[in-house]
Amino acid sequence: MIAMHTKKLLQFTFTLILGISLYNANAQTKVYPGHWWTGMQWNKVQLMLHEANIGQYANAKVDYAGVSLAGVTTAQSPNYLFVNLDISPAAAAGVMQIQLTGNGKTKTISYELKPRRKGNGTAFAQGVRSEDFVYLIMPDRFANGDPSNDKLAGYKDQVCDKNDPNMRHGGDIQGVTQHLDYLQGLGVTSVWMCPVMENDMPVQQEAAGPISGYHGYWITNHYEVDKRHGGNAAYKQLVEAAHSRGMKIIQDGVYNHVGNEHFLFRDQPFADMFNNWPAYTPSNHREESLFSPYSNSADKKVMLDGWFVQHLPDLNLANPFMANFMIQNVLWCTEEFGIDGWRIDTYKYCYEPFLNNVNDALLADFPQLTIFGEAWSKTVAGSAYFARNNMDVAFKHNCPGVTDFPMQAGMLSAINQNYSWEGGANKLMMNLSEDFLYKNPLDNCIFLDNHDMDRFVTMVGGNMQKYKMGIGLLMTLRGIPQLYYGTELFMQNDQVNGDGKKRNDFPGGFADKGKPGDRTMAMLNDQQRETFQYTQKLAQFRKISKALQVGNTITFLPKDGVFTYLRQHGNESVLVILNQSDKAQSFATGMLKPYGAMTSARNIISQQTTPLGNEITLPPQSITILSLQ
Ligand SMILES: [Ca+2]
Ligand SMILES: [Ca+2]
Repeated sequence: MIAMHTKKLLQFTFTLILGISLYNANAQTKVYPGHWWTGMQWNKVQLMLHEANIGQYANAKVDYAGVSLAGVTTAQSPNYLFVNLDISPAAAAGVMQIQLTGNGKTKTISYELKPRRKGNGTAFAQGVRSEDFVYLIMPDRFANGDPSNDKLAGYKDQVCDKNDPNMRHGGDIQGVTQHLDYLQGLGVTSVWMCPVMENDMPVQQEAAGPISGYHGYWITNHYEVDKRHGGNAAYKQLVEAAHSRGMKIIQDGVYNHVGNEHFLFRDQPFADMFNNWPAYTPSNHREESLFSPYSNSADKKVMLDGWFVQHLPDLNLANPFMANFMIQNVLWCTEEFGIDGWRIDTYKYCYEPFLNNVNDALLADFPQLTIFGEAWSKTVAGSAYFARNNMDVAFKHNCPGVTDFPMQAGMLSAINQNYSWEGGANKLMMNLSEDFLYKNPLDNCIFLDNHDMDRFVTMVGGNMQKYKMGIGLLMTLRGIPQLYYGTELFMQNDQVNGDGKKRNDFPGGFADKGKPGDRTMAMLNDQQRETFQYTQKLAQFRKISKALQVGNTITFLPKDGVFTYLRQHGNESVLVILNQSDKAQSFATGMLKPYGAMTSARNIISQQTTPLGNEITLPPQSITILSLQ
């Protein structure tokens, strides 16, 4: 009895000593995800533990009501251990202790289960739909809300230089938060920021010269917002500030690649976590190799597994550990930050079954969330392939929407290209006609420009009439309209090699003193005021127009450069007439007869109401937007 007692006491003392030393050791163990929640549909959570030689602990034990251990997996690298937890709906919030043993040693990991946000994924994660108006921001280039975070010790890139288009300029999330008044005043309902997660990468050499990770697409830590963008705290603050105004936040995610300074690449758990090639192999960027009935497997492999650029290792999303890491990360970000939608970068380059799995997981836990993938394709069929569609194809994607590049090309053609049988407004009509391929074309994000192309105003040569035609189309065509920051202020870009100048500084965002958001309106010149007010008028009208948000679209075949469409919902009708020709034309209103007895028209821009005569006169190069009664 005494011996037994002594043994227990010794054991207890040993555990106590070990416990103290383990407390410190625990602090060094990186656990991904850092915490989880009770009541999630994703309740089989795979913890990735990262620490030197953690692989020696091949056994684990969890003693926590409602949580059972579903196995431990060692990796090829000794520095990883995967612990699979099964969290039953009965598990309560709290901190569990995961006891690891192996190699004669013991180690304890504390792991927290938090209660979910109010509404279990329904009171937030509202989804961004065609009722919304999205504003796309590159945070580094929008507004510098906190000059103290422009350059931070410890990061591998130490250049902040507003005169260099390819280096950091110091913009941050605080700058976005300070502009919420301005954005809401414009009529914006949702903000999409280029990725805000950590990009701790040294300056890289690209075709255009040295470039830093200012744009956010070189993620090195999926759980930390870059501190130069304000860190996790500033991000949470922005989401809360936006939600308190009824505005939404879209997060930009990247599944295809990471920055080559990412810990998963520097210290790879398994040799096949990345798509490694004997020699550097870039993607062929030909999405046709995925859906062509005549494609070959080698082309498809290069498309999917080839690297985007040399410093962006391509993720093998067919590896279940990599897939779990990424799926759990987007679930974690959605619940942790409370965001409303996802835009997924380089969508067409990712292993296809993974994409469907991650979307299913997101929608299971956040049923109203929306997702649109960047599927840069020139054709409607190619674009529709990456969304829910009505096509008989070998692989069926389940993404609700895509960033609609064919629509962008169609709108630009209708404004900028000579009218012809298949050019100009006919190109827009033709692209729209193929909407039958999409399950729900309203879920597509439509845009005139974004951070990867020349600015819209530059594309139309700074022409005010063309500007109005473009904004008019954007705000009245089907889909979720997205404006690239600064387009409302007639921003253009210089023609230089590389993308830096397409991401120039937002006017007023980088002044030396004061709060940026307050100054913007006072700074405008006449031209900027005109474009701001034009965009604002349409955005504010769109906010109350169900016809523009979710209405049917009825198109009338283009004639002599005139393209007309009607948006209808219930009793509401909005008529849009684009005249791309350089002469005045007219539209015969008799064509509207089958769509209701409408007798008067209110011009949304001039606010004037006139009787609806037999003809509507259309000035050269114009768009006419009428609310019909
Ligand atoms: Ca800053
Ligand atoms: Ca890939």
